[in-house]
Amino acid sequence: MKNHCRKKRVILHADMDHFFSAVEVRDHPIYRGRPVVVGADPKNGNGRGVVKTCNYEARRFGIHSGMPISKAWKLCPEAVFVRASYPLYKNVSAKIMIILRKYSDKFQRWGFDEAFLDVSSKVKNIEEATELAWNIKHEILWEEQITCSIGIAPNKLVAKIASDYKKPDGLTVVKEDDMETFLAPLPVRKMPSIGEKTEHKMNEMGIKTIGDLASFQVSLLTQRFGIMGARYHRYAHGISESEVGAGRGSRRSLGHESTFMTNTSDYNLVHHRMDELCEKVCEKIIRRNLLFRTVTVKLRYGNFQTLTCSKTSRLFTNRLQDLKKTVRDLTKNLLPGKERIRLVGVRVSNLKSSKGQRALSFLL
Ligand code: TTP
Ligand code: MG
Repeated sequence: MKNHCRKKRVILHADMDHFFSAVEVRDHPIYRGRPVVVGADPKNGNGRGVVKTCNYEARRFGIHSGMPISKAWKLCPEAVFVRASYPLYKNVSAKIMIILRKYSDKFQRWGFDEAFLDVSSKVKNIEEATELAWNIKHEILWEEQITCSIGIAPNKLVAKIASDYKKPDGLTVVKEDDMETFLAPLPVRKMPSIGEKTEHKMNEMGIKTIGDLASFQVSLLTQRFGIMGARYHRYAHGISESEVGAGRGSRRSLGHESTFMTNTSDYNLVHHRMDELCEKVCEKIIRRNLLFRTVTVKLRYGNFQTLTCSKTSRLFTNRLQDLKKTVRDLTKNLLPGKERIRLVGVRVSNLKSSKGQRALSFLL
């Protein structure tokens, strides 16, 4: 039976600002005030690979995550370009999570630099929640010299959208009665589960804002997007019941990418590189006691057209042979293309802990 008199929740979502580049600027004060781009070596505009992230100074030049590093260099050659130092970011991330976790035991880490906290039992009203958020911001700044943006709302969905609303160093509070008004003018892409392709389909249907989505006929949405259609409609009204710490694990996905030294149409080489990526991914999956259900393959062509293809299996696995087979099948779906291949990637998602189940050997 549904509990209709459920207590109002207060959910906080914290997201570090330009995380990797923030750590770089902190550790190299000489970078302060300059555009900083973290990613591959730009090699004077001839570099390969992509931007992992960049600071807000660099974003003013149009640089963003996922952009080819050569393009970033062309947009702003005077920026500071640094290679990513994952062990350092992991270390800072762990320290930040320790700080955040102190503020509520109902805690859920989300990726490298984000977390949800259910603070319903810690605060009496929204004013106290706001004060708590300021304390968190100050503590992270004091301890780690990093700013973050925080969203507070009655559920995880709206708290996440709110943390992104005023970045960097923002704090956005959305009260229950203001949720729909807050969401309505935002572009549909601001909705966490709506990616580029869904956004495009929605725009074609005349749905530009979350308000448009909220007033769209739900049956038409279901026709176009299946069960997700009804879910998008509920989300657009700010309805989301997901609990902090429930559902998916702390990590959304895990993957590796590799850019070829020169673009290639040698498909044996492509499959070989994919196999190597599978080995790296599987090794990490097993080391972290995880299982996966969804596999995504990515191919980027010489003209930067990027294709992805995914498959979700019925059963969870951590077996290298399963991953390699799925990746090979998905890659075949995407080949042959007209252009030579520049980059390949393998990503697994829909993760869950394998604790309690025997982890199958990496060598199987
Ligand atoms: P995000 O929180 O998405 O981005 P960000 O912290 O750099 O910037 P924002 O101020 O908008 O929150 O991602 C966190 C880190 O994850 C980011 O610093 C770098 C890494 N990352 C990648 O490696 N590849 C990617 O495509 C993205 C989006 C992030
Ligand atoms: Mg961030």
